[in-house]
Amino acid sequence: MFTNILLAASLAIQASATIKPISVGRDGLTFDPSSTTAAIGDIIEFRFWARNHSVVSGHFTQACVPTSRGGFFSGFVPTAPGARNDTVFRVTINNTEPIVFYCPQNTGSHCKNGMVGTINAVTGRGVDYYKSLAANASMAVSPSNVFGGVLVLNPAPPNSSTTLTSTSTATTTSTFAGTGTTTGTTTGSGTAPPTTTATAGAGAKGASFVGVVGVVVAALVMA
Ligand SMILES: [Cu+2]
Repeated sequence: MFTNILLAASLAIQASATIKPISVGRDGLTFDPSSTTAAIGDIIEFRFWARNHSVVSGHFTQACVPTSRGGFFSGFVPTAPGARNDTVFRVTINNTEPIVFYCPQNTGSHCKNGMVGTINAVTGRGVDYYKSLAANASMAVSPSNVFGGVLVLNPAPPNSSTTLTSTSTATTTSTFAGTGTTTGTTTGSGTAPPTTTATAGAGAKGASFVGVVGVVVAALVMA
């Protein structure tokens, strides 16, 4: 018997991400919260307040200098006095390594004055530790281009964490061809006629045909 079974599966995959907001410069030279935790897949959303701040990921051992491994830089986001900018900077967390970040604005020495923060920091290497290093830094360094995140519009976000949900659909089609006997349970729908295999065997006297074992093979079976 030649069997040709076509299987089609349509999967709807739903993914969600938690947005964790961090205010940049809302209350002076601060990030709020200055220390937070995030899981893989979470999105840190930096929301910029007045003056001209930015955020860049740094080294735990050398303050106010960009990290040389991965990281992110938002670029400067100038914002009117008393206002919050509609543009936010989103960074997706893709591992749980400790992250330290700072504002590299040198007018007013923001990093040196403690405008720093951490994500998933370990004990002893937190915001206070980094602030003490930053207090001795001379100039803060900015990368030249935005990287490691996206600047997007989010004009009126709620103040707490929110969840973003997206749905994607994947369709998989597989074709199997071969010979042999198919056993088991096949689920499907369609109008193909069932194929029945009859087994004739020994049995009660006079009976020429004893048992019928019917195997309905599939939605699409070609014998
Ligand atoms: Cu700043």
